Amino acid sequence: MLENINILVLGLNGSGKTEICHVLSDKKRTDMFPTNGLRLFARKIENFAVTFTEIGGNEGIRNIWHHYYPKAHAIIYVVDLADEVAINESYDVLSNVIKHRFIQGKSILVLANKTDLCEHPDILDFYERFPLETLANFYQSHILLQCCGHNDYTELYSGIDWLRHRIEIDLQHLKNRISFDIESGKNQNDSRSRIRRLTSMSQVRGFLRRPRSAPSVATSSARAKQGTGSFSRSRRLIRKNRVHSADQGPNIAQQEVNGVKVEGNTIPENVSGEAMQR
Ligand SMILES: Nc1nc2c(ncn2[C@@H]2O[C@H](COP(=O)(O)OP(=O)(O)O)[C@@H](O)[C@H]2O)c(=O)[nH]1
Ligand SMILES: [Mg+2]
Repeated sequence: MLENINILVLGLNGSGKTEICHVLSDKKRTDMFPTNGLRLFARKIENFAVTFTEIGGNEGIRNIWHHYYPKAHAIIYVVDLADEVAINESYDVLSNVIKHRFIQGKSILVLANKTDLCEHPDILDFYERFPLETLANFYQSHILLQCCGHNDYTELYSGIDWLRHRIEIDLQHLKNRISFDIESGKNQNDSRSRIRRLTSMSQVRGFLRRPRSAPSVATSSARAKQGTGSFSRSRRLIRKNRVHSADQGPNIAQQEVNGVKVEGNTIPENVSGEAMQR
């Protein structure tokens, strides 16, 4: 039986992810559009049905990468070897990926791509600027660096073979981890939304419980007359009838409720609860 495997293909925009996915899935590329969301490519490798999930690499889309981490068995990370300026940024981005708790310990194939554009690709020089060993040791991930480009994809294929082997070795552990991480991701979402729900509820309650001014005796007695203990109702009364609270000053004796003068902090008998609500 075929085992379903998910491999995430990440890297900065323009590093060559789509190109590599086409090579891997043996497809002819028909468009040159940058990937603004994600693209799925499939390929059977021995007893694995592999899905390569390429996610766009521009800054905005990088914010959604983490949603795909829990399900990933492994990562392919593509770097444009010819883009001197972007190499440091690319390393920072990879560091952020590898330190994520859903990625730590998973195997990563780093592809130094576009070798055809470099006159004398110096992999040692690249390695110095892209210290993968530090990341591998610190985050306990197996990392393999391979070079490839339009001129030669040999190392891409051997890299994929290495990745398959790594996944095979760790398969049971990866499967357990993936189902655990998916669940914990869900729980995290649940607890986040629960906290959000509770916060908004407590804000509503807090608003109801802590009126900016205490209700006047007038409104309290109106509520008592009306036979309702609902505080929200009393706030409605306060707002609609502009009955100010006792602590708002001595003018309380002069308040009007529906045209009826309120004496002191009490309310005349003839002001009904219904009238108060209008
Ligand atoms: N010369 C050369 N160009 C490449 C190579 N790989 C990709 N490209 C080009 O680089 C551009 C970006 O590639 P693409 O795969 O769309 O990058 P992505 O944004 O990472 O998916 C396209 O114009 C590709 O044709 C390569 O190995 N050599
Ligand atoms: Mg792309």
